[in-house]
Amino acid sequence: MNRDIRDIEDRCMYMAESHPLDEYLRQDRLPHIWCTGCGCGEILTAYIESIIELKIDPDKVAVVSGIGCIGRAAGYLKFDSFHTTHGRPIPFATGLKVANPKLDVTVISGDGDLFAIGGNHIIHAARRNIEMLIICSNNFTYGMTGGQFSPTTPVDAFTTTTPYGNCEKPFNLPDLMAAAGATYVARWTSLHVRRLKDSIKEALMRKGLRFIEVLTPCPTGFGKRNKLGSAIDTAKYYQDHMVIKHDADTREVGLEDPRADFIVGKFVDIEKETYLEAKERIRSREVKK
Ligand SMILES: Cc1ncc(C[n+]2csc(CCOP(=O)(O)OP(=O)(O)O)c2C)c(N)n1
Ligand code: SF4
Repeated sequence: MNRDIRDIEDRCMYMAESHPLDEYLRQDRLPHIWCTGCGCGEILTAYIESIIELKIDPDKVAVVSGIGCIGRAAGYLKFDSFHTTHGRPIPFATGLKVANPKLDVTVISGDGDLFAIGGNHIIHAARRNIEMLIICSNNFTYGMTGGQFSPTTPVDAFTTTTPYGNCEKPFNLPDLMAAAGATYVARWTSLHVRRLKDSIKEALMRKGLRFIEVLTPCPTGFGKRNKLGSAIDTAKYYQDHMVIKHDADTREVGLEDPRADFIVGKFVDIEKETYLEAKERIRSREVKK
């Protein structure tokens, strides 16, 4: 074999063997399925680094995903992780937390999984203030199944199921979650990895139902059909058009146009009785009777 090729192969092997996050990934599941330029990897990295920096015991971490490209996150993570059925990560995560309150439960899933088929579960989890962090990769589409429209697809956008443009108004996810009762609500993008990581770390330290929306490019399923250019163009769009506005009124953070300025930041950070605390309060009242 050509010596140069051998050297390159050796170096690649060395780099592959020494990736700093190796011990947090299930090597037998790699290489991952994500397309070049997809934002799913940034979300995964920000989450792992948050766990490392907060020195959270990996044995106390549980990650749950539904089905979708981002749903693969649970399968790649070497924590107690569960790749559940489409739309059902929230009930699964609820069961884990209620059965073992010591677990740090995080759901990582997509806009379709969480707000279309799983929409009912997420609003009731927020209403109950179940102790979990939900990280939603919002790429405005069903990436895994080829780019159908989702509840976050902007009006007029083209998808395989809206070939003439979408006529439905999308959900404003931070507003929906705040109205349903979430105690921490933030939005970042997959480009802003440090801000995203800081937000995940902050949310991991809070109680109650915490929700972080991460705007993520899907160049393959959404970008191409809407002439948004390459993933680099989307990153540049994020860079040029995001407006950081902490404590913004969530009614004003809707994403109507994928080419306009958009608001990111932390919008809600409050404390209120969680589901398990409420259960304990009722239980102790019963015991006293
Ligand atoms: C019950 C059921 N219905 C439909 C599907 C097909 N399906 C798989 S993933 C998916 C949508 C995923 O979209 P999203 O959650 O936004 O994740 P993304 O792939 O964009 O990351 C659908 C409809 C399925 N797997 N199971
Ligand atoms: S189809 Fe879209 S969401 Fe799925 S891996 Fe590719 S870029 Fe990412």
